[in-house]
Amino acid sequence: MSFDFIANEAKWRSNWANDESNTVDVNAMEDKYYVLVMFPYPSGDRLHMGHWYQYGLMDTWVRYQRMQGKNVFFPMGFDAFGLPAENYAIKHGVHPDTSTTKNVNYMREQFERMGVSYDFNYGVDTSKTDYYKWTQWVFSTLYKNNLAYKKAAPVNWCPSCATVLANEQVKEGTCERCDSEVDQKKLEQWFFKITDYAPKLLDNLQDLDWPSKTIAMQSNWIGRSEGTEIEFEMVDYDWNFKVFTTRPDTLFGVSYVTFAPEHEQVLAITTDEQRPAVEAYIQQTKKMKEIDRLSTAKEKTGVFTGAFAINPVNGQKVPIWISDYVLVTYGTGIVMGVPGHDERDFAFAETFDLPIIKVIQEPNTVDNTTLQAAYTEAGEVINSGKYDGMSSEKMKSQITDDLAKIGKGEQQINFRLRDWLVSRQRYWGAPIPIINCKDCGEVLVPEEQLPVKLPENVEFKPSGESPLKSCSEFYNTTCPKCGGPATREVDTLDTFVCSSWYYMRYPDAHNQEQAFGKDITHKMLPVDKYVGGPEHACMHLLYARFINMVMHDLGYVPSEEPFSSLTHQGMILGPDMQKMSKSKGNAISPDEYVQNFGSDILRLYLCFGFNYVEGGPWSEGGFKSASRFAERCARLMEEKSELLSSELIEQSYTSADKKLLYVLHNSIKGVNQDTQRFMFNTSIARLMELYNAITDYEKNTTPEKMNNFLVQNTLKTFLVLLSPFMPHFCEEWWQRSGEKQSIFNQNFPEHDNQFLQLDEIKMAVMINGKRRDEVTVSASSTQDQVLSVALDSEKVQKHLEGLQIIKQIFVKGKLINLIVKPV
Ligand code: ANZ
Ligand code: ZN
Repeated sequence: MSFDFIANEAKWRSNWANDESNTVDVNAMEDKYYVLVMFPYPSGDRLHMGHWYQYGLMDTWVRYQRMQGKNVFFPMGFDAFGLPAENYAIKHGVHPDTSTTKNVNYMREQFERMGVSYDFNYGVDTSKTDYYKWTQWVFSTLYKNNLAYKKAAPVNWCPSCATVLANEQVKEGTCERCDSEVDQKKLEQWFFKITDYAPKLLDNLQDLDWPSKTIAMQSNWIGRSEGTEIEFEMVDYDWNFKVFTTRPDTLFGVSYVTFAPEHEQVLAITTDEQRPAVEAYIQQTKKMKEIDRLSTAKEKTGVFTGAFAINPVNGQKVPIWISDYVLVTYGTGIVMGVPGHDERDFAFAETFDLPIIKVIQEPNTVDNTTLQAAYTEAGEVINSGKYDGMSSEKMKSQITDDLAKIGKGEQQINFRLRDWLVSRQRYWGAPIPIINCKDCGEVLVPEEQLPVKLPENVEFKPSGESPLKSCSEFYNTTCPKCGGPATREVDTLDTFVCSSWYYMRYPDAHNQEQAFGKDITHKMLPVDKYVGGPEHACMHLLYARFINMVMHDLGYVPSEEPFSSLTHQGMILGPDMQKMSKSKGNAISPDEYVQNFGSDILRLYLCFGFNYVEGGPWSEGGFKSASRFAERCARLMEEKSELLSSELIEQSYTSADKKLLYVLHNSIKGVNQDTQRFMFNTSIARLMELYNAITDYEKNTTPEKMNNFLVQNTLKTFLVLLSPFMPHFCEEWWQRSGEKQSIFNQNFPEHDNQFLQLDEIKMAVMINGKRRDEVTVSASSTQDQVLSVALDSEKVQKHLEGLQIIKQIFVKGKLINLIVKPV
């Protein structure tokens, strides 16, 4: 009769639920170890294979940590607001609240089937008022601290999602969610001032235990740039402006200046003659996308303003142009054009026939050769007056100092990071707690009036305008300050705002008075291990760090950083090596496997078949071999079930016993080392070795010689080692072996080195550092014993002729080195 994995799982699911074995009490928790996996969007109707991989295997890791004696806090919730959930609802013709609640329940059921040990008492659903009330509080807190503001700005607009997007959500000019091409629009939007924290966000990165690639991506996104701001005067016009440059060493090579077309002074400096052309160009630029504007490949366009500026270093008169390759949002929005040493400037100068002045000499070339292309590297300075002959690096700091002395320049550090755009023109999100009054202006909704409830009956299909505007009970309100008629802000907060602080809420998820109590956050934060996909490198992981820093500055959380250590799980691909998707027809449904084989076997395969951080393609063959292994384990336990629960006494070990003990302790050592590092696959390989050693021992040992005590002990240790990978199965056999406590209350085994010393070992014999022979000795041999065996060797004797030993170097288990000199 074969073991019924599926019935067994149902039994333990209900047992575990009844005895609340996953419940923890944070108030009683000492020395917490906070493990968090990025929570799912309940957008599709169920968990897919990627979720099983991410969540199931992290449960394995957590069970292992608990058995190491750590007090693990392991909560789980749902990132329920946002576009994916709303789009799902629209597609199925239901209200997002209905579909989200249904999907959340379904996913919870799946989590239970997976056998994951979350404590759902600390769960959150970001779309419920008891959570988003506090998301609104987070907004208010930022607002009160001048970190949230509304402004008109050119923003990214996704025509298909019918909403604005943050810069981080635009990937190579397309929408991160739906891949549509993103447009630019000038709109009034809400921003969080993440740029205030740019230096800290960058500096702290180096102390984080995060994957280096993620640190590099985030640091590039923040984009620190060290340069100089240089002031230019204008000819016949009383206004000075500054340019930002990373190459002040090329100042003598400036042949023109370019303003961003949107720069607010452009029309003021433009001559009447040039005005029509400039105005037309400004109009034309409005249609352009940022990604195209910045491309070096794009043909350069621009218009002369008719105005001139004066180069502060040599008094030269240079024309002022406008061009779309200069962005108004970076630096000062004005660039000094150095065609000789900047690619885009070179192309611009060629198009408009502007002078190309060479001021940096390429190494190993003759002075004053004309440039065929911009030379952008370092070199020796030429055509630059007193700076000639200097290295360009030296000149950078020299000219910055010189300009500073005459008040014409200063060192400047710029960041590429822009403020975080948080408002969305969609329905399914937390309303922004702001009221607009014609007398009082923008008024923050007072805390006692939170939550600003999301109204239910709204036509929410995306139209480009915020749906909440059409709901007059919501839209029309009274001003909290003067009591006069007023209107509510109709945009909602991006779901990344919800997820920027959820880890602070978990330990205090039921707090009705506050978002979280300081005493609890100080006890439970930061998160010790965070796991999630690498696609969040420059979105969620950046936003959460920022919000945590703000909360830290206000004394709410104990550390500047929310996630001390981070791991990214890999991705499970379809058998065709492509990303799994329903539309491609290569998706493997976990439910089917759970129904037919049970969740333990699915989990075992996901552990065994992949390197957790790398992922890889689904393999039916791999699944089968995991499943066969599980069945062999079950058979072994059935065969030994009587022995498992017998009372036995310890016996002394034979050499066959010692061989088994060696494999046992070697497996213990390997599983510990590898599971700790998320190497679940090699851990399972170790357990397969152990299984083989047990069955070999059985086969090769006669009943009289069989050490039953050892077999029993090995089988039980095997169960404990396997338990994080097959929780239901191992719990069952643990209890069938007569144990009363849960297997998960066991300490994870530790290896004993004494059993890893095989009796006979080979040691090298060296003479003056040269290897001369190898001898076989017992592993516990002392130096004298090894020396005496070594001196028996003929080879050694030959090399010692006429010499005396003056010193010995002994490395236990490895070598003996004899230092000799002539007698
Ligand atoms: C003159 C120059 C000469 C430059 C040269 C480069 C090479 P990062 O590293 O990204 O900070 N720049 C400045 N503001 C700009 C804006 N608003 N839009 C487009 N480009 C802008 O780049 C700084 C460089 O980008 C600046 O240094 C400026 O061109 C340009 F041989 O100034 B440089
Ligand atoms: Zn008012």
